[in-house]
Amino acid sequence: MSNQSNNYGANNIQALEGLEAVRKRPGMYIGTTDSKGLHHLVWEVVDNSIDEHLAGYCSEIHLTINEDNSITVTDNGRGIPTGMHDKLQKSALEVVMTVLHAGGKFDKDTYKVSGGLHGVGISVVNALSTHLSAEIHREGKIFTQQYELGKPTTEVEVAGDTDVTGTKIFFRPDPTIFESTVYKFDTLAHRLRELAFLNRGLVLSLTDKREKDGEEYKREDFYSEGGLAEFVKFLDESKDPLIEDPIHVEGKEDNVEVEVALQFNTSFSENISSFVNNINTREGGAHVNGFRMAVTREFKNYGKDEGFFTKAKVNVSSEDFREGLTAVVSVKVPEPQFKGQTKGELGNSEVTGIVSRTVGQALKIFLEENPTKAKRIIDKVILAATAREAARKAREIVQRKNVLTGGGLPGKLSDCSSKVPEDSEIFLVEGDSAGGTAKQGRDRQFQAILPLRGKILNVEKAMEHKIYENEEIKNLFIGLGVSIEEKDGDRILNIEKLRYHKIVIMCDADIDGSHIVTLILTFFFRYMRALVENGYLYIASPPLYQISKGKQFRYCWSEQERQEAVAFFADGGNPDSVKIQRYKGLGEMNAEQLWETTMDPMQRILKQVTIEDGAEADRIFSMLMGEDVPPRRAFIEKNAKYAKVDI
Ligand code: 0RA
Repeated sequence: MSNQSNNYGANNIQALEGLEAVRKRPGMYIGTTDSKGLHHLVWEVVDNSIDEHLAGYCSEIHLTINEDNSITVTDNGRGIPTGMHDKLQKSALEVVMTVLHAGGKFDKDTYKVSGGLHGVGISVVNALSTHLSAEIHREGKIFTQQYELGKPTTEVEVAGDTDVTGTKIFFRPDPTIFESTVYKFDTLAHRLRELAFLNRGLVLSLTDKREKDGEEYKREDFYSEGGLAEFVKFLDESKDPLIEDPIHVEGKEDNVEVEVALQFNTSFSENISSFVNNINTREGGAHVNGFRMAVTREFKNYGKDEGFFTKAKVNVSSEDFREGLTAVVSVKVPEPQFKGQTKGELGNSEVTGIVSRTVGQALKIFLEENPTKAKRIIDKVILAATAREAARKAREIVQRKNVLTGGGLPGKLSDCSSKVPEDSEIFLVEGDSAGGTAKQGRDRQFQAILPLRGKILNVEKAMEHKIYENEEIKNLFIGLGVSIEEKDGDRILNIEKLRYHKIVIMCDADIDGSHIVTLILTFFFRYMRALVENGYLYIASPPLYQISKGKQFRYCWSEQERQEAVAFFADGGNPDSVKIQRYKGLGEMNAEQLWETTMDPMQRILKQVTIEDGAEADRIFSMLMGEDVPPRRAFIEKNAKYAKVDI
């Protein structure tokens, strides 16, 4: 193939390291080889297409899950360059596909997702796929090349003429690398939806050839005209907004693009999602700081200047401006620096001022032009300040009472002997009777038991000060040894005196049990989130069945295990002689059984609770536990096929 003259210049691509390393240590490149890593492959490819969009050349990205769980990504960008790379004597396409980190775009004036922190390059996808094929439409020709396990099996071939441009990548993940090679429609759909909101005007679609919707394949299209304003509406689907439409801000300063949308609702929580170059910055950072500064400053000045706060006789704090605030903050930064524990925090400090100024100016204008809406928001701020005051009093009563009674632990708590939090566990058990069994079955050296009465308070619907009056919740605070404190008006969970590093929710394996788990999770998410973020919260998994024959028995945690156990005991003989006991509740097990199946660290299965996506978690909790019924019904109808109902 001749060396094509194009404005890209194939020589810009540098060779760095070989692909064998990727197959040897896939975790180093894609994090994990579980389902998350499998989905990561898709994002590596899609990120490249998104970069084309950010550079202004791509308006459509189509994703297909094929029948065999291979993936096809098509875009209408410029197409990967196919010209000859002088030094390597290979086409640029082959270099992009076979050389690590050879994304090829070293142009600092464009924002990019790929090739940076999160992108390791499309060559990694190639290395971890049994087959990959690239089809490039560029300069009037269709170019193709095939690869196996990262190695080209053909030259770059010209397959015909074309009058469009774009890239089509097909890959089949290597089953010897990945624990599972089954793609999840919902996982892919979630990110594509997010990308549509973040890149308004961009057309995205997801087609699932494994499933038919009547005659057609299952398919979802993602497109947002309204961008972040629509994103905020989507997040707040189950909440009551204070003003009709979200406030939408856009601006650009020093090559940093800022887009923000915000809305206030009648809920008590703050929900800020943030992105840098389309990457979710879960830990926030410079852009979020700038945003918060602007919101507090502008609303505070406005409320003060208009005399609203003096009239209401309240002392507002910065936190009061954030209660019931839902916002999405998205910035495009040419050279983002990521820091923090999971590298999910934007470090570029110059961005703080840029966002603060851009948002500040827009809010000033909004407040001046919309006095009625402004007043509604200020009223909510005053309400938040008043409620915070009431909650503080209620909390103080709980804490002071506790001091007066000698700082005693709740009477219901059966504590463990160990005083070392790192070694200690507490089981939050549904009901007194199961609590009793757990108390007998536990290892008292390091396992504490706190029985909770039936259904705990739904904190999603209750006012904060009511929460501290609730007996079960008081027991949780005191038993765990954590307290809520106010610092400069901000409420923080003090976990310095946390008494256990494993907090295990243990409920029946039935519908009621799941409801109680959800109530407890809602409480932890809203009031003790730091414990979840630190990885201290777990859910126990009691077995669903005991299968036995004579004196021999096995516990089973799934339908599949049950069938296997029945077959094992029947051993080709009569399955009728095998006894199947379905455990509906913890109460059906004796202390010894509960210990060996659910509490013994050597045998039990504990599920650690993590927060993947705070905004999505907030949305789901509001939907499941809040006041608004229709979205909850829709959610349940959509997801109901996954629920197992006992009759
Ligand atoms: C290297 C350079 C250029 C574009 C791309 C790669 C590119 C990669 C992918 C992966 C999926 N879709 C893609 N689209 C483009 C710049 C090309 C130019 O300057 O013309």
